[in-house]
Formats: sequence, C-alpha cells, structure tokens
Amino acid sequence: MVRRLKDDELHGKQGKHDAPGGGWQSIKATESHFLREKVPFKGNGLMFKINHPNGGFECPSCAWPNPEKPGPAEFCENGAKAVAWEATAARTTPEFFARHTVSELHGWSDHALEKQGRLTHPMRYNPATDKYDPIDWETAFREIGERVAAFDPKRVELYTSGRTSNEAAFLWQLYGRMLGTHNFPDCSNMCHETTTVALPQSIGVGKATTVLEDFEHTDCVFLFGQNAGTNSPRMMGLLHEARLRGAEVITFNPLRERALVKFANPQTPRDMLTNHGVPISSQYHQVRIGGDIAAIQGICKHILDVDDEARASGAKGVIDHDFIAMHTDGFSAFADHCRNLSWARIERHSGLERAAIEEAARAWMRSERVICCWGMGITQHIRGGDNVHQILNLLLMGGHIGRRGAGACPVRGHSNVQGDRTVGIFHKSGEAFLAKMDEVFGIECLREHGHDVSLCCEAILRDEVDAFLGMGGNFFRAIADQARVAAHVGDIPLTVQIATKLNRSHLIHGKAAYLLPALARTEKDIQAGVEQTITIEDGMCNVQGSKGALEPASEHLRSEIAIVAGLGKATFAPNPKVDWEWLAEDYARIRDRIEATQPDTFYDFNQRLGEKGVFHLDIAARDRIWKTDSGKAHFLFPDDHLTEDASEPGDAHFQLLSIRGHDQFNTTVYSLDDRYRDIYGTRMVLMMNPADIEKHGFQAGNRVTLRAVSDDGIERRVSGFKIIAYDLPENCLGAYYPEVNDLIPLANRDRQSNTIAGKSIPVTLELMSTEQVEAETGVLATG
Ligand SMILES: Nc1nc2c(c(=O)[nH]1)N[C@H]1C(S)=C(S)[C@@H](COP(=O)(O)OP(=O)(O)OC[C@H]3O[C@@H](n4cnc5c(=O)[nH]c(N)nc54)[C@H](O)[C@@H]3O)O[C@H]1N2
Ligand SMILES: Nc1nc2c(c(=O)[nH]1)N[C@H]1C(S)=C(S)[C@@H](COP(=O)(O)OP(=O)(O)OC[C@H]3O[C@@H](n4cnc5c(=O)[nH]c(N)nc54)[C@H](O)[C@@H]3O)O[C@H]1N2
Ligand SMILES: [Mo]
Repeated sequence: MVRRLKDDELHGKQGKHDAPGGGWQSIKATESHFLREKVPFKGNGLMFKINHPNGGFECPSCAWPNPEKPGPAEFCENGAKAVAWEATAARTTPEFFARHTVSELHGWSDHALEKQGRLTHPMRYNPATDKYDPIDWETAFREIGERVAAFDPKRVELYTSGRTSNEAAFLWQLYGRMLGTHNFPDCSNMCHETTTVALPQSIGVGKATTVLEDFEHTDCVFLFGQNAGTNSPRMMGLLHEARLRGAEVITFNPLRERALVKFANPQTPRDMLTNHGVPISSQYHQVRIGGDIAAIQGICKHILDVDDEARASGAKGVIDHDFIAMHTDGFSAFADHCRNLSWARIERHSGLERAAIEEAARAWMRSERVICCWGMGITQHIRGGDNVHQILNLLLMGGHIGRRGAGACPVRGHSNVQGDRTVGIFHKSGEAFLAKMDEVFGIECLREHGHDVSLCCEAILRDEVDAFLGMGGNFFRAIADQARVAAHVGDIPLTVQIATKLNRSHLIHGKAAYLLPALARTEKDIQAGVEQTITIEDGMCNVQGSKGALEPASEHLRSEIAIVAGLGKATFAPNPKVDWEWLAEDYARIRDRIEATQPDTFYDFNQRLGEKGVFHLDIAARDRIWKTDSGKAHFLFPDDHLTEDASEPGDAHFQLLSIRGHDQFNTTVYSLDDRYRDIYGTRMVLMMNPADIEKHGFQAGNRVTLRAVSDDGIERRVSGFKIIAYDLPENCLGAYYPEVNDLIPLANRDRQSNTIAGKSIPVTLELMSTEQVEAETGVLATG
C-alpha cells in the first residue's frame, strides 16, 4: 500500500551527535508534552503518584520495575509523555465522528488520529453513512453478545495488548474460554514471545532471573538489541550508577544509540549542573543486523581458548566448570561447536573484528557477576530463539544465574505484557491451568491450541475469522504484512475494539463494528461506590497494585473489567459460578479467582497485595532449580547456523531493521521528532550507511521505494522514504515502525515462537523519479 506523504513529513534534517541522552532536554520535553496536551504539570501532584505502589498508579508506558523505595518523582521523560497523552484535555466525541467518514479518516496519519484525544462514547459503525454513531452500552453489549454467541468459537479471535490489567486480562480469557475458543493472539507474539518460548528451553523459566538490586552488585552488563534511553529510560539511572561504580557496560547494537553512548541523569544534580553526562557503554559493538549469534559464539570461542590454555598449564581456568557440571548439560557439544568455528566466518557474520569480540570476552572474564539484557533487536528475528539461547550460553558458562549481581534480564515492553500472560492469556495453555479453570468456573475449556498473532493473521487471510475482538492495542497497524491482512478485515462479520484513543485499527473494521471506550490506568475506577485497585506484573516479576488518580475523561467510560463483564453477561446463559456483575463490583473477587486457578503462583494474592502493595513472583532459576525436562539448564545452539547460505551477509539485498523513535509509544506517535537520532519533523526516513549510499549510486536526500524480498511471489513495497546518511553497518538499513510494516512477510518470523521478524526485513531499493515523488506527495520533494 502506498501511503501519501503529508507536507510536514517532507522536512527531515539530521544534525550532530554531541549532547548526552537525558539531561535538561529531557526535563524540557517532559514539560512541553504536558503543555501540549493541556494537562497541568505542576501543582496537581499527578507525577508524584506515578509508580508508587501504595495508592499511586503504575506508569502506563514500559515494564521496567520500580525501586523498592520509590523516589518522590519516580518517572522518566517517556513515562511522562505516556501519562500526558492519556490525561490529555482533547476528546474524540460523537460530534467528531459525525463530521468525518471512516473513509476520510483513512487519509489521516496515525499521529493525527490519536491526537484527537480520548474516546468518550461507545460507538457503532453505520455502513449507510460510513460513520460511527453513538450507541448506549446495553444495546452494544446485547448486539455483540448475541452475535458472538452464534459464531463458531474457533472462528473468534480475542486480542490482548499489554496495557491491560491482570484482572481485565483474566476475565478476558475467561470470556474466551467460556465461548470455547483458544484463540488469544497477544501483543507479546510480536515482542518477547521469542523469550517466552526459548528461555524456558535453556533454564526452565521464561522471565527475568534478575531483580533491580542485582544491578547494584553487578560487574558487567551486556546489552543486546535494546534501546533503553528511549524505551525503558528508568533503566538508564541504574546503568549510570553502575558505570560510576566502575562496572562495565558492553553494548551490541547496529546503531549507536545516543543514551547508550553517554547519558546525563535528570535525577542527578551533578549531571544536570554540567550537562556532560556519563559514558554508558564501556564497549560499543556495532554488530551487523542478525549477527548476534556469531558475535556471542565468537565471545564464547575466545573464552574457551583462554580457558583451555589456562587449564593445560594447570591453572584454574576462567569458566565455571563446577556450575556447568552440577547444573547443566550440552556444554561440551556447544564448546566444540564454538571451537570449530573459524574467525573468518564469525567476523563476516557478526560484522565485527576478532579483536573487538575478544575485548568483549575479556570484560566477561574480568567479571564475577554478569547480567545480560536484551530487547527487540534479539527477539524479532527468524533466529530470535537461537539468539536467546546464545545469550543464555554466555551466562551459563560463567554460572551467572542464581547469583547476586548476575542473571538474565529480558527487558519487556508494555507495562503489563508479562502479567497478561501469567494470568492466562495464552493460545497454548497447559492442562493444569485449564483443569483449574474448569473446576473454578464450572466450564469446559477447549484443549486444542489456538491462534497467536501470526496464526490469527493467516486465518484472516483465509477468511476464516467471524469475529475479532481487541482488548486495547492497534492490531491491524502493528502486525506484519499489514496491508495484505487489512484488506481482508472488511470481510470479517464483526469487529469490536476496546480502546482509549482512536487509531487505525478502528478504521480497518468488519461488516459490523463497535468501538468501546475504556477508562485509562491514570483514572479513578469506582465500582459499587468503591475505588478499585488493579494489578500489573512488571518485567522483573513484581506484582503490584495501581489506583488511578484522575477524573475519567468522560462520564460514559467503563473500565475494561466492566466492559468484559457486560459482554459476558450478554453473551452467556446465567452460570452460578460466573456472576459477571458481582465479579466486576469488587476486583479483589477477581484476584481470588486468579489465585484459585494458580494457587502456587498467586497464593494469598489479596493479602500479599494489601501488605506492601507489591510482591515478587518466585522464579525457580534464581534458586538454581531448573524446571526443564531433564532438571538441568541446557546449552543450546543451532548447528545449521553459519553454514546456511541464505543468511550470508553481503547478498544482493539489504537487511532493514524497524525501530521506535523517541517520541512514540509503539503505534502511538506523539510527535514526528526523534531527538536522540537528530531526526526532526518526519518519520519517512531511511537510515543508510554512507558507503552504501555511494556504492549504490544514491545521494542523501533521495527518495526511494523499498521492496521486500520474498519467495511467495507477493509484491510488498513502501515508497517515499528519504535516505539519510547514518552510522550503521554496511548492508544494514533502519526505518521506523509501523511505517514499514507492509514490508514484512508474515512468514518472516521466529522459527519456534512465530514472533515477527521486524528487525531483519530483506529489501531492495529503487530510486523514485521526480514524477513519482510528485505524484505520491503532491509537492516537489526538495528536502
Ligand atoms: N517510549 C517508549 N517506550 C517503550 C516503547 C515505545 O514505543 N516507546 N515500546 C515498548 C515496547 S512494547 C517494547 S517491546 C519495548 C521495545 O524496546 P526495544 O527493545 O529497545 O525496541 P526497539 O526500538 O525496537 O529497538 C531495538 C534495538 O535493537 C537494535 N537492533 C536491531 N536489530 C538488531 C540486531 O540484529 N542485533 C542487535 N544486537 N541489535 C539490533 C536497534 O538498533 C534498537 O536499538 O519498549 C517499550 N517501551
Ligand atoms: N515492524 C515492527 N512491528 C512491530 C514492532 C517492531 O518493533 N517493528 N514491535 C511489536 C511490539 S514489541 C509490540 S508490543 C506491538 C504493539 O502492538 P499493540 O500493543 O497492539 O499496539 P499499541 O501501539 O501499543 O496500541 C496503542 C493503542 O492502544 C490503545 N490503548 C492505550 N491505552 C489503553 C488502555 O489502557 N486500555 C485500552 N483498552 N486501550 C488502550 C489506544 O487506543 C492506542 O491507540 O507492535 C509490534 N509490531
Ligand atoms: Mo512490545
């Protein structure tokens, strides 16, 4: 699908990389976002309620945990943006919908749609006028309930985005299971599903083995494919402290992300006075896209060489052989695999020189306590699971699991993406949980596995979906093969979106369509006269309460929980064990049910929540208990990698990575600027290595068309991207998500978990002619 460029997207400029990440600019940006959304910043105490477990609310932005004793203002620039965006004074009212047809709104940018502000009324699509009309809640529930109940449940899809609370997610999956579906596509299927599947294969658990305190004791943090400065800014404070203490930070990332180079902590007076910042990465390795397996195996190879040599001369060695013998299997096969790799191949695949890889290995060998963190640069690859396994090999070789100051730290995205999964949003739930669900609710859950995001998209392409119900998120924008899938949505008999703000997925609708506005996390949630608390689980397994502080954006809003309860009541015959309204009147009752279905994980749920407002879920691997099939941790590696010619670097095509800008939260675009990358006023840019620009006969500023390389004969292209010279490895390109989502073939996904391969999209480039640029932009592109 070719998207029309808007005027304001034509003026991108790139400047110098000198200022540190964070600093005064960060404070300035925080204030300006509140001003822009017309939310009073000072005086209402709003920001002092963020991330305080007792009586405060959990920041709706990322999943980074809170310190045990939160500071008075425990938030970051991007958390503040998310709060301001949610608390905005702007409203998307029935009058707005009366003024604009859905077809017209299709021409608006993602930014412009959400910018209209908070949704205020339940709405129903009217095909006669091509507009959304207001509808009352009870009618909406009745109409949706009657229709959903009549469909084949295996043709119903229930999507969940990760901002949804544990309580709402639990009811949501109850709703699905009562229907008889196991189709729970979830935003994690585009995100850390790779980790959720691969990590248990290595160590028996799919979550972080670190807690925040480990960062205070660590000697060395490896950061793989994660842009903390933008996406989990509160992590920067810890890295900053670790560096000041003398710990090392070793970064692997094709892009030099500014905050990972140098960072001034806005919460530290010294940095703010000088505005110089602290160097964060002691080593920065600009690995080739998809080159992490080779890089990590190269590190391991060098460690093994040093260890072999030391032990040959009678010394102790540098590997934790006791740990390996007692706790793991598969080590010798992995070690032999690394020993047999040639440096020439490692260098070619990683894009790094042997000397650089050895330097990273030396940092590992110097360190008693190593933490490895990773993000989307690791998970969103066809070999994402293999990536995760290699990171774990690096940790296991040093016994860095179950030791203070060490561990595996997948940095999760959405603030409750982890909790939603824990309480039951899963398309392959196991027997133990399902049996409990049956028992507690007197139902019979479907055992057959259901759809994740990829399988849901394929079902939509085959026209095998009768109803798509979205709990938050922006599914039809965030997915791979976006345009192809979107083209089939019009044939779906029913789409329902539960949302806070208008987005593209509300325009890409089924034959019958409903838009149901939900309370946001910052807002007071009163049920049966009592203010309610919801819970979330952060990326380090802390379950904590959250209570909104603001008046709701509209009197017509309902909480996500009340909405599911309304749907449940309208869909099913009365069931004495599932009294929807009674459950929704007091969220503690839902927590009791969560406990009843998973007593080992959530024992004394309400009581533990009441005590401190937060508790940590047990992670067996922290105690060196390995819940794998053999009871040991496994060294795993793909034996076909590096011999497979398809993944050879330097092919006729480029590898494109898709990333987030600094002023965006996923598909929510706060502004067109990306301060840390010196890109302003446009997101339609293509980051390209200067040598590649020259080699391929382009010039910076040229507009190009990107075509996906795939063998399914389907043409996928996007146009109008402006080339900017950027410091990233040759043959690698960078652009923003979701602007390039049309390009990703659905089949390009992690081999085991189906996570979309948004970080290695094979593409070719074509210069656009002046006529094409003019035709597609309506203006002569000179910028
Ligand atoms: N402000 C803000 N915060 C957010 C979000 C947001 O959009 N805005 N999104 C939230 C969500 S849902 C998530 S999942 C997280 C995402 O947080 P990140 O995981 O940081 O996500 P990305 O922006 O996709 O950046 C991935 C990084 O990986 C690098 N990379 C790409 N390919 C490779 C590779 O092959 N190897 C290596 N080593 N690196 C690579 C990229 O250059 C980039 O720095 O953030 C969460 N927090
Ligand atoms: N190419 C490419 N594609 C990607 C990625 C990538 O890096 N590259 N990243 C992937 C990742 S990591 C993720 S997590 C997905 C994200 O996919 P999603 O989670 O589906 O998308 P979001 O953009 O986070 O959803 C934003 C919308 O959520 C709604 N919303 C916000 N807050 C609330 C709330 O409290 N309640 C309700 N009901 N609705 C709310 C608003 O209407 C808003 O428009 O995208 C994935 N897609
Ligand atoms: Mo994510």
